[in-house]
Amino acid sequence: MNLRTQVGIVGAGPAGLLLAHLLHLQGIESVVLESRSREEIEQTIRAGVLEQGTVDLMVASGVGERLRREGFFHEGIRLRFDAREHRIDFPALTGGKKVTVYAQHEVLKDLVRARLEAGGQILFEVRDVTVYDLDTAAPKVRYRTREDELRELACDFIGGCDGTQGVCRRHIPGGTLAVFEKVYPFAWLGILCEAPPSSDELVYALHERGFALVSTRSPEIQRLYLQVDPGDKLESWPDERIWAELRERLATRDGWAPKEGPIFHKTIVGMRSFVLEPMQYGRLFLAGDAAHVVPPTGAKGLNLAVADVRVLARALEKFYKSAKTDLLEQYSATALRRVWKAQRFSWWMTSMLHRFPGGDAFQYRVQLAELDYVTSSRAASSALAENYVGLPLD
Ligand code: RFL
Ligand code: PHB
Repeated sequence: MNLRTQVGIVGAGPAGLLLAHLLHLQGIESVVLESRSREEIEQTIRAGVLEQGTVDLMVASGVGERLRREGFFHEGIRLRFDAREHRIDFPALTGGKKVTVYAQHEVLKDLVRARLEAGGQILFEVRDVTVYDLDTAAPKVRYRTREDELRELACDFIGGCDGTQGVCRRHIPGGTLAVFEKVYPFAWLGILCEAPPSSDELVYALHERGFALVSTRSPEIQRLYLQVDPGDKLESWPDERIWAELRERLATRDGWAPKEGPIFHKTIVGMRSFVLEPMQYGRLFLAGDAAHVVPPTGAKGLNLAVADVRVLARALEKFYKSAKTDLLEQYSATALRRVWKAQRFSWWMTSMLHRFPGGDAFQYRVQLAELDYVTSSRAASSALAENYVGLPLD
């Protein structure tokens, strides 16, 4: 059986689901195809920090109610180095902006529910997705349903929102895309633990032994990260070793220590910066991690996915309302301007806050001097704050 829709969307992550939701609000039909199950996407632990613009868009588009009730509003972050802590005050430095800590899988639950309640189609557990006829006015997605039936979805446009491991970009002819990539020589070990908050705001720490980050999820659950070697396995990080490193890297002169509790989730993620240009081929438009990846130090990945789909939704809306293609033609250039600024910020935060293997004492002193400058100059603190709360969406 073959189906038809206006916009076929591959991937039910933040990019794909929000795109479907924004299109629906403009009366544009879509079908979302996702390889995992609903339970799986709603349980995957990933991002936590939402920019002001992401929150504003979710609230304005009617999917921000629970976020407003249950999210934690943070008016600053703490930078810790040389065993001292310095606060970056967001509202004071950005004209009143702040960030919200609300887990990515909670955003996904809100978006899935909104789509299903509005009668939207999300096909979970599809397999063998391929996209083709991309350079025609009738691109298509072929896939196998959960029941193992081969189907074809004919569309006007395809949203490639299938993340870093996605298939959409692989169907773009060789030689069409330029790839920009930087792999960092370290990874993050992330944990979730049952403990009350150790700090009322996120703490980013640079220590001679490496980076550490204190984040949060709820009054009972804390999220912490530690710089580790990219080749490390979880087996070499028993709980006691994790706590010992966190205590040491986060220590302050006045004796601060993280609140500890049973660890119930551990992962190691590699760190890289990656951009594909352009983010479009024919009628396939890439958005989110399918087109670019940032190291998580600036908390930008999910927010960039949101910014991309807002630009794309507006361009599609203009096409369906007035048959004008100018915004669609500008999509990649418009999105990439913001993408590169977020790449720069994420690379800069990462470089300032991690120990580089083989990095000499000179490099470490320069990092400390940079942190000292960032926390003592209003101009430098403002630059960090402005980027962290998020550059304007347009
Ligand atoms: P996603 O979320 O990866 O969603 C892609 C979806 O596509 C599906 N898929 C396919 N479906 C059908 N057919 C195929 N062939 C498919 N291939 C893939 C996948 O199953 C998936 O459901 O991409 P999207 O929507 O672009 O969203 C990007 C964000 O998920 C990502 O940038 C963030 O998680 C990054 N990130 C953070 N971003 C922030 O803004 N703030 C943060 O605080 C933050 N912290 C983080 C992070 C990422 C982390 N990890 C695990 C890399 C912390 C960590 C540790
Ligand atoms: C998180 O809470 O998962 C988190 C917070 C800040 C980051 C990255 C991840 O920079």
